Amino acid sequence: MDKYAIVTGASAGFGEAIAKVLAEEKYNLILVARRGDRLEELKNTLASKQIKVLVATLDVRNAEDIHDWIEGLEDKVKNNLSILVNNAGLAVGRSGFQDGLLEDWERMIDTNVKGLLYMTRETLPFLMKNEGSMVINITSIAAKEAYAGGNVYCATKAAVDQLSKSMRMDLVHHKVRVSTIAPGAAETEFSLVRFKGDKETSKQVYQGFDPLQAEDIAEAVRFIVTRPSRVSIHDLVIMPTAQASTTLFHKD
Ligand code: NDP
Ligand code: 8X3
Repeated sequence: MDKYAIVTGASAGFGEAIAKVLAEEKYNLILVARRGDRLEELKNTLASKQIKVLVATLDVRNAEDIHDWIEGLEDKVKNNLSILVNNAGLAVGRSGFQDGLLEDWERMIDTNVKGLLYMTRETLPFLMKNEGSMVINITSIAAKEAYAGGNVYCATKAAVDQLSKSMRMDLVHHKVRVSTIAPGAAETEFSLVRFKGDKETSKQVYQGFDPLQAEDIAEAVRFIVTRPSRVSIHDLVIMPTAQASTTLFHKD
């Protein structure tokens, strides 16, 4: 297959697992994240898959870098772009709104919302050329239900939810499918980032219940991308069995 899929945030967690699944589905890959060493490692582990893997060490917050990088891609890559997985994202901090740090808020807004806008804007002209292309946006249960201390993170994910709905309408005449996946608590590097490297606090988040694993979300992506071109999956909410809402957990 000549088709290419871009996965942002492929250096860890969901993105890494999604890249592996797309490799199994024989998509050529473009792996995007800031930690290029991790992307190179992932590329090496995919060496046996008989697909092409390109690595792009990029910060999705930098619109100019994204523009230049897309422009510099070979035509045969750009013209075969068929999937964009907007997965790169993060929560930073969990304090009440009144104690929130401007710097944390800006990191979340710039990455989760503006980064997704930049990536989508630059790739859409190519995605639109290929009938059946897909944009898959990773939102969160936090997009649907706010919680105390979730404030700006919840707002960024709700923004992506609304953007995805609107994109779907804008792109329907171009036959580009737009899907969202809204996971609940999943054990990745997410909490380590949220709690700024505090391993103890981040470990506690997943104690007493069986959280989602990155592979669970990657399997949802496999389901989305293997549907016939007449089928568009709009929104999947995927929760651990032990989590009924953002804040209601059954813990042993
Ligand atoms: P991880 O922290 O494990 O992975 C996040 C990925 O995003 C990393 O590859 C990181 O790469 C990348 N990333 C972060 N900032 C940037 C940036 N500025 N530019 C490029 N890449 C960036 O977390 P998850 O895998 O859990 O998170 C993936 C997505 O899923 C996020 O959007 C998150 O909000 C969402 N989510 C997570 C849930 C969870 O409980 N884990 C639940 C619901 C949604 P690098 O640092 O190398 O740049
Ligand atoms: C991550 C899940 O509930 O911590 O998006 O916001 S939650």
